[in-house]
Amino acid sequence: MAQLKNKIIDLIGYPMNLGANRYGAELGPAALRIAGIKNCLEQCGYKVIDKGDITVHGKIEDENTNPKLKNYQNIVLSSTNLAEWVENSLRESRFPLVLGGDHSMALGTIAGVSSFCKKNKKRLGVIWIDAHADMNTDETSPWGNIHGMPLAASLGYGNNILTGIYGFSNKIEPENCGLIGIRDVDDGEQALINKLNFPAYTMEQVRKKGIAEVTKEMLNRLIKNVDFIHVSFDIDSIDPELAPGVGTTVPNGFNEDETNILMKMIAETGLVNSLEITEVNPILDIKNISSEFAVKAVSFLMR
Ligand SMILES: [Mn+2]
Repeated sequence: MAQLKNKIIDLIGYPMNLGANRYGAELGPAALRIAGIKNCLEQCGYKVIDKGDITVHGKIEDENTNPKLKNYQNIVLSSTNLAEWVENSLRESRFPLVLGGDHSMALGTIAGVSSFCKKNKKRLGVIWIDAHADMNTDETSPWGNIHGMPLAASLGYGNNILTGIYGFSNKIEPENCGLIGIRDVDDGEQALINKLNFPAYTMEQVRKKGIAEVTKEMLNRLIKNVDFIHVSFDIDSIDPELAPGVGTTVPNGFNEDETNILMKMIAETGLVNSLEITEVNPILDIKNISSEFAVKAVSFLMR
């Protein structure tokens, strides 16, 4: 992304596990740092400032007052902090790269990005790379874990405890999004995808048409509508052979070539202005290979 090379990247760690409601994802920022994320970005030609980690409120053992929205109080508090950090970074003309953390982090990242875009009259697009749709609500979720809800909530669907984070809703428009890599979608999520005519591209489509064709279709639609793209990159989109260290592995994910093509094509839009890496769980990993692959994928996007 040559046009970004004069930009400073803010690395923001977000050691969040409350959305997954299990331990491990809170170690994601450390694992990504150990895998050399900063050095990789510097090799790509950027100046990088590691802002450290945001303090996450509460812990898994805290009482769950709502089993359909587990740990929501602390997730809302922490997401609001994250939104402020991300918005500040953008206001200073920097590129926020958030190291997660489970995918509930997107509630905060996208709130910050969306707030910045609204104030600066930019049309926000979101590319969501994931094995899952993250389109559950408190009513459809089988487990009540909030990391399965951030895309729906950012679109304004679900409980207003989540949709209203950072004081406004909705954060994004369905036609300005692209969801790619999905291969494990709950019924309630599929119903919402259908209802919104949401641009969702399955792994089955990727295998049938090829990654380049599917990505082209997604991006052609997107670049007509937006002038700022946020990428929400869930490492469980990658094949478990390459990235076993994630909360919920699903077979038949992106291989290295597909990841390279996908990331390069997204970069070529010249519109990527923020990124989050999510769901790395080093406890479930083998010698940190998942974080190392995540760093490699970031190099495909950022070089
Ligand atoms: Mn996800």
